[in-house]
Amino acid sequence: MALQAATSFLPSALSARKEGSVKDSAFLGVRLADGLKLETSALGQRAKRVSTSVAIRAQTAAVSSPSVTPASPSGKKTLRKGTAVITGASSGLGLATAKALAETGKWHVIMACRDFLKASRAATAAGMDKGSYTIVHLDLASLDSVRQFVKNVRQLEMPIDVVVCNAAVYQPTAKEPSYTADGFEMSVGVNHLGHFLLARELLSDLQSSDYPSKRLIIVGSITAGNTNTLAGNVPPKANLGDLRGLAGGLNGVGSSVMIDGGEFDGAKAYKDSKVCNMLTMQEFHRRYHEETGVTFASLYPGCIATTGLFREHIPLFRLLFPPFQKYITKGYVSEEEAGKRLAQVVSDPSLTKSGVYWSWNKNSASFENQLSEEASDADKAKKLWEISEKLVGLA
Ligand code: NDP
Ligand code: PMR
Repeated sequence: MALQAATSFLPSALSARKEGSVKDSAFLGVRLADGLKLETSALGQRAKRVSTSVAIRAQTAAVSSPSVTPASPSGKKTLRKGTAVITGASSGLGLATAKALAETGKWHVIMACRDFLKASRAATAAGMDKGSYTIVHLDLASLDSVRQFVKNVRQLEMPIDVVVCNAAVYQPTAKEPSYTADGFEMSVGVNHLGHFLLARELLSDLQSSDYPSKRLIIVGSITAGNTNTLAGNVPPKANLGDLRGLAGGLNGVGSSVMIDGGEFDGAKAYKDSKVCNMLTMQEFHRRYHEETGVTFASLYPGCIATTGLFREHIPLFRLLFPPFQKYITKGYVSEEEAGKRLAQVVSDPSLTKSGVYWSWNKNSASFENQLSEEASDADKAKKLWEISEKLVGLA
């Protein structure tokens, strides 16, 4: 039965982004001549939300516990449905993963999304069974929203067996930084700090789940985690430096908006945030795997060149990027295939190893990939953890 829950208003994400601004009219790292500048007024303006209602819909009764249900008359023990929280499940990889999990009939998906209506329409359009998911409002650009999400999700009284930190923003064309409600530069604020608080808060829920394999997954990427490959060497390259900008609060007031203390660069801010995601996964593993039994993992799902991630890029990029990845780099993967890959990291009984960065080869077989130097620097991970917990109010 559908349960319609309370509606309230949350702080908005503040935006200092200039409309239609294009940082550089570069395609694939090659700058276009000034005369070729492209119309950009239709670029995404997602940071302009004024207020968002909290909406929770529990389409199904809570998933039964404990994890193994008693033997049926046939004598066969069955595993209860798992529950997976997926952030940013309203499009792209998150939606494809939600669909792939829901279709197995073995998973209930909590779609943690900032736009309830969009998520609801996306789930319907994807053909997801109404009983297979619950949409809960989450705006990662507000720490209050993250804390409210944790309260709301606990009220559902469903176990939390897997958490997938998937949502992200990419602002390669922004000339000026925009900020989260808490005043952090948007890309790192949403992709790293929002998820950092969420993951820290939900760790106790994962720990208390009786599901056989509890997992916390943080989506990474080759362009940030593999500076040992060509893809990771396309400028601007990720670099956290000594984290002086982050330590200063990343707010542009008396400190830089970039983690390394440099000038604002939206594309670099995204890549830096992805390095943070991968370092965070490893630090979680070192601190909590033994104690909690939770599996911590990251992954590069392939280049899903058609997703909304590139919505703020120039139109020429969006036109040429998919064929470039399909036919030239051959790194392209469809949203459906990428969703299956992430669903595998969520649910495959053979992928229980913790601290791993998963990737796939051309035959879609998973393998443990190596992260490049900075993305596997344990000292940096520790420092990042300590600064991040101060910024999100945990220390
Ligand atoms: P999409 O833009 O399609 O999906 C991003 C999701 O994040 C959307 O659901 C979006 O919500 C959500 N989101 C953005 N900001 C917030 C916020 N403030 N609060 C809550 N949710 C938010 O991109 P992808 O599917 O490509 O990206 C998914 C993940 O995959 C990211 O972590 C990305 O870094 C990673 N990735 C993507 C690759 C690719 O080639 N596309 C390659 C490697 C990694 P809304 O629908 O409301 O905008
Ligand atoms: Mg990249 C050689 C293989 C390869 C792969 C797998 C990717 C993935 N890219 C590759 C190569 C190249 N890219 C080359 C040779 C160029 C220069 C012509 C190039 C350029 C490029 C740009 C401008 N690529 C990009 C961009 C972006 O704006 C995307 C980005 O960095 O987003 C952060 C991107 C990506 N290339 C990828 C992947 C997976 C992305 C996007 C998503 C991400 O890393 O999260």
